[in-house]
Amino acid sequence: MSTSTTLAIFCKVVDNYGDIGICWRLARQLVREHGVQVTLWVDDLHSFARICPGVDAAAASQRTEGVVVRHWAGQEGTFAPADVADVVIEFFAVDIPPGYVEAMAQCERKPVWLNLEGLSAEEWVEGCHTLPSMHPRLPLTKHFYFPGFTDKTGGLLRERDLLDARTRFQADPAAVSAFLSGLGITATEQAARKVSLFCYRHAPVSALFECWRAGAAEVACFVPEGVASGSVEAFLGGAAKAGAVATRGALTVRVLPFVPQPDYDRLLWACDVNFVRGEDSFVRAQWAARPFVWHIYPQDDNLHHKKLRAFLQRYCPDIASLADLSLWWNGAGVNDNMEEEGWAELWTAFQRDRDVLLSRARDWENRMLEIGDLAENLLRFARSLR
Ligand code: TRH
Repeated sequence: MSTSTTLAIFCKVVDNYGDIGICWRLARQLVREHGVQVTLWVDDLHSFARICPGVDAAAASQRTEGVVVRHWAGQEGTFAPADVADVVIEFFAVDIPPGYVEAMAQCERKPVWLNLEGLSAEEWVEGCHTLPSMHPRLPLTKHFYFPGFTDKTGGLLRERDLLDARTRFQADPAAVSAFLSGLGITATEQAARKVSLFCYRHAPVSALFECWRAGAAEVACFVPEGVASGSVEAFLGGAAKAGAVATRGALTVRVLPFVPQPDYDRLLWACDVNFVRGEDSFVRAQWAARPFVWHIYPQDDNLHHKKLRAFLQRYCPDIASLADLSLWWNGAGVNDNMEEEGWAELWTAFQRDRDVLLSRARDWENRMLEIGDLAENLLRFARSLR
């Protein structure tokens, strides 16, 4: 495929920021690193604007960082074959507008149609990755494409210059300090054990706060506005607005503004421990090369616990402190009513293993690098189908 390849991504914001976070990252990377002409169709521009302030939430069409962003306002509309991109990606099995699909079928040279799926460490993913699925009525074939952690999957999203930028940043204490100060983080907080905290509402945040408050080491915990608000407000004794801060015992909790995606990366790079969630922040924590704890997106019948275990089995089958803390954090511990001392033990063990965790992060990074990055792998696969 030449550099004039056109590609459309259809993204529905089901919940939170991960859907648009991932699609935006992919779109930007395809433009910047591969010269692809990308149109990103997204139904919720307000969520998009939170992670990318350059986006105008009222515009039907706009160009941002080289990506054409179209507001996907509904399923209506007629399209001509000339409107159809060479490669069409539906994210998380969204229903592309029927008129667009009809136009795809009318194209003389059929577009490549991919369903980009969610990230999972489960083994079945390898068997489904790149499988074709024929349209029941139209002369079109869709292929499943899975991100993942093995060379039988598409790998993880990673910008070409990401790891160099991270390494430079982490090796430059003045840059780290300037960045943190820019977020209002004081010198005292910077000298403490710095923890970023991004999780879902049901995480046992208050129990962890209590463990840190009563602990011997100073902990500074940074929480984005709108996250774990109940526990944060209980700790602060007031509204969890950006800039709010309180110290009790050994713990300082500070509410941060929701920052643009590149700054969120820097926050992860700057912290000693990152609590992350969902899919995109989870992957970014892996590229931060710092110990992290994952809060997985909840699913019915605790299906997510199976997914969590599958990841832990790949990432840290031999590091009990991380596996245990992760399971408890996700409500998958041995019993749900752990006493305070239980959390203290988990946290202490996790801290004691810090060197092991740092070295695991490096080894893991090298393993992931061998797979190549998702954008490049996906493009290569699409090219093989054209
Ligand atoms: O927001 P999420 O909970 O999104 C989730 C997951 O993607 C999940 O798999 C999906 O099924 C569900 O949405 C519908 O968590 P995630 O994936 O980490 O996405 C958060 C995005 O927000 C990520 O791109 C990073 C970005 N972000 C910022 O840009 N600035 C911030 O300050 C923070 C905290 C996050």
